[in-house]
Amino acid sequence: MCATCGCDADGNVTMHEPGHQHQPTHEHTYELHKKVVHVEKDILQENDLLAQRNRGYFDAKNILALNLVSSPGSGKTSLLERTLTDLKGQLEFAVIEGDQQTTNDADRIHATGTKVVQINTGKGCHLDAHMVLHAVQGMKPKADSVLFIENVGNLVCPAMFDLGEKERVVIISVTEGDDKPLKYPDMFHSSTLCIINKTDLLPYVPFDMEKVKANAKKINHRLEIIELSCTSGQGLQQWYDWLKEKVLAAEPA
Ligand SMILES: Nc1nc2c(ncn2[C@@H]2O[C@H](COP(=O)(O)OP(=O)(O)OP(=O)(O)O)[C@@H](O)[C@H]2O)c(=O)[nH]1
Ligand SMILES: [Mg+2]
Repeated sequence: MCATCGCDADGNVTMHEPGHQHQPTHEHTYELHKKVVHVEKDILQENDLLAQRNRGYFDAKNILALNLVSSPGSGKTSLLERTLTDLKGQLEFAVIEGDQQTTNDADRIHATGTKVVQINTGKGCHLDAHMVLHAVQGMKPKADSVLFIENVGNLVCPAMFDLGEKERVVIISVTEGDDKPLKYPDMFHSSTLCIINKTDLLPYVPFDMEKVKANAKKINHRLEIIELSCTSGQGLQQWYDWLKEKVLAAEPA
């Protein structure tokens, strides 16, 4: 079982075979399920209260907090490296990095000259609002800045945990398959922007751009979509325009 969110991987997994649905066969399974649901509800309620506290802090200091979510390796840190370098001097940035282990990503961000804090979650598969609160108290991001929060690479559990962010940005890369929005709907439903990364690899992989967009819109018709490549730089300007627009919109009148 996941150490923090109660991800149900410990003897209570519902198995589906194509064309055949298993039904739970023991009362014990139902009991176990009930307990898991109660624990999860308590954890999420507590998280939501702390997320509101974070949101209040961000609003008071006019900090634009963005929660970057994706499966491992989609290019979250690469996107940040490009953004922090290309927009240096134009916007003020701070970064919170979330990973189970290592300071690899924080080291990459530090190399761009940006203020960064690494959170290692150990066995945890997502960041939560409490972790972000502590990180923010330590790093004290400047007023009127953009705070990027790179979540743990995982398209499932981070969807449930509000961190107090203004926008959630989901990143997928063309090597992951165009069915991801349908398979992980919560993440796409709770995000406002979807970045499709690694478009430089499109000639080499079977990935249908129109299909992935249609799948994403099926889950969330308001979702904005930007195609880009952190490697070639194609499409990055659209992302920078989106970011600047959000910064302008966040400024007090
Ligand atoms: N070809 C190609 N490779 C990319 C692109 N963006 C990132 N990569 C590569 O993809 C790999 C993973 O990139 P990261 O930025 O570390 O991905 P991440 O989402 O931060 O990974 P985790 O933090 O481990 O979840 C690296 O080898 C990058 O160089 C891109 O646009 N095109
Ligand atoms: Mg990373």
